[in-house]
Amino acid sequence: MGSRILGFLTPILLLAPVSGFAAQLDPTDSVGISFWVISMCMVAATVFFLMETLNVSSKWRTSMVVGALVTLVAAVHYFYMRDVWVATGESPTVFRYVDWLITVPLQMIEFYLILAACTAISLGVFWRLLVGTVVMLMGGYLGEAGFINVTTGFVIGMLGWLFILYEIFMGEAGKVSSENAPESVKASFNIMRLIVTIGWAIYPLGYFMGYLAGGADANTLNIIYNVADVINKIAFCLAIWACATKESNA
Ligand SMILES: *C/C=C(C)/C=C/C=C(C)/C=C/C1=C(C)CCCC1(C)C
Repeated sequence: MGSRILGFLTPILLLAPVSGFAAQLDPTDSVGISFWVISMCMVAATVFFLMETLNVSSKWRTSMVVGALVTLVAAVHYFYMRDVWVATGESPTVFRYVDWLITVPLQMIEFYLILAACTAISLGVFWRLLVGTVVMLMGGYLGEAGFINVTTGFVIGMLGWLFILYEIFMGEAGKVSSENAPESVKASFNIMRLIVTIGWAIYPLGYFMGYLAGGADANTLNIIYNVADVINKIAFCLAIWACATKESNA
C-alpha cells in the first residue's frame, strides 16, 4: 500500500518542479525565494500526510488524504506562481485564486470530515461551508481582477468569511464539536477554527492594504499571501493529523 502510493506520487512530485524550471531565480529576489521555499514545504508536507495515512485507522484516512491533496495542489501552484513572478515580476493573481478555489473548499470539507469520523453530523455543514467559501473567494477575485469595484469585492468577501465563522463557532459544526466530539477532535477543531479566524485574517488585511489603503506594492502583498498560505495550509492539516493519530491509537 505504502509503496503503491509512493510509486504513484513520485512522478507527479518530480514533474511539478521540472515543469517550473523555465525562468532563472535571482538570489536577491526575496519574493521569488519565498515562492521556492514554500513550494518545498508543500511537497514535504504532502509526502508526510500521505505516508501518515498508513498509520491511522480506516475512518481517518479520508481526512488525511484530503489534507495531502491540499498541500499537493498548493505545491503545484507554487511552482507555477514562482515562475510567473520570476519571468514577469507581476503578481500571479489568477493562479493564486485558482489555487484558493481548489484548496480552501477542500479545507472546509475537513471540518465536516473530522466530525463525521467520530459522530453524527448532517451534510448541511459541508454545503454551508462550501457556499461561504465560494462567496468569499468570488468577491475577492472579482475585486482584485477589476471586474467589480474593489470595495464591493471586499465587502462580499468579508460576508462569505463571516458566514463560515458563524458556522464553525455558533452553527451546527461548532455545536456538534463542543457537544459530541471526543476531546482530541474537539482540540483539533478548536485549532482549525482559530486558524480560520486569525490566520485567515491576514488575507483581507493584505487585500485591504493592497487595494484600499493607498496600496501596498506587489512585493509586500505576495510575501503576505505566501506566509499566510504556508501557515494556513500546513498547520491546519497538522491539526487534523494530530487528532487522527490520537483517535487511531486510542
Ligand atoms: C490556502 C489558502 C487559503 C486558506 C486562502 C484563504 C483566503 C481567504 C481567507 C481570503 C479572504 C478574503 C476576504 C475575507 C475578503 C477580501 C477578499 C479575500 C478573498 C482576500
